[in-house]
Amino acid sequence: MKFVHIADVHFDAPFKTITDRAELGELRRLEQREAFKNVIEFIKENKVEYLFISGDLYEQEYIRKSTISYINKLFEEIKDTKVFIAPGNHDPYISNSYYKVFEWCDNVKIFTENVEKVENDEVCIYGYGFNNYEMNTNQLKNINIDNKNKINILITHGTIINGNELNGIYNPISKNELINKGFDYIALGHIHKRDEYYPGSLISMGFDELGEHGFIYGEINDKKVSTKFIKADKRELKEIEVDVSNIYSEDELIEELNLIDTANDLYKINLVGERNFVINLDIKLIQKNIIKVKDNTNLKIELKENNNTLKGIIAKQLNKKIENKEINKKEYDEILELIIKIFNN
Ligand SMILES: [Mn+2]
Repeated sequence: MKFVHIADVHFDAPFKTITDRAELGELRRLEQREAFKNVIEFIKENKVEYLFISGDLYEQEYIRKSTISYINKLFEEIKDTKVFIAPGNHDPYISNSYYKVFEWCDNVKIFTENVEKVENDEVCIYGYGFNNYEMNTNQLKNINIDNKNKINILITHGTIINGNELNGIYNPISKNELINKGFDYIALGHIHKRDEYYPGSLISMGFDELGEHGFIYGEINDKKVSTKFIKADKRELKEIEVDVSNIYSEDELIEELNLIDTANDLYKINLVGERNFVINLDIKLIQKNIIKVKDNTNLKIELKENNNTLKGIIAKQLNKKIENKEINKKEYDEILELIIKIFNN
């Protein structure tokens, strides 16, 4: 049998915090649809029989009905594929959930908080999901695999716990218990970084999710499982440092940033080193694939106290103010930068 496993699509998430550019949130939302469409195209092309969606398919808080219709329309296009959804903490099965109130097409099975088993001649699929924004009931204990000859699969959204204590509000699952149950494949969601249980988020949701994002394609033959990762997000989020120590003006910095080969990826730039000028970048002047610039630089100059020059007198006053805690380091730097600007011009 062939399956695709995805999780954490987070449809209609606003993507505002990842970028300093107002329009990019919307663009990323469109790319999210594109990535999901890639999954559907892959399923069609490879005649994949099962699609496992391990929660956080959408954001309950932001989801539009038109997006739900769009998702469902795509499910209709793969009507020979059985779609299983386990709701997560961002798309829980609550009373006004689209999982509950929308009429999904016939090939879609949505799990609720109680473990259910869906069985055919070949496979047994066990699933359960969130009924609220938090959940800490141990549902795994209610599962007993009764036919070891079939392919047994678990679909849920949760957090794997290595120790014995099942603490946490996001469906904590004991790793030992999980292994002991004897599933042939475990399809989890919640952790956005890919590992043996999690496919990771379908597209990168922010700069804490660097690298490639996509889904898992799997085949199970004679109970032997083989899986591979397929990239679905056409972009990667990348983070790099730019040292400003040898840059002497903002124009020069902008030039430098615009020379970076960003290809099709999205970048966050961390400015580091000692700055020689006031950094107050206008993002509109920087190439569009740089979507965030963080200033982590330090001020280079130090004003020396001196009663004979204006600079020296200001330095004395400033030092007194910081000693008396009338201003903090950030304010101190800001004043200092202003002074540099005045004296340099
Ligand atoms: Mn989650």
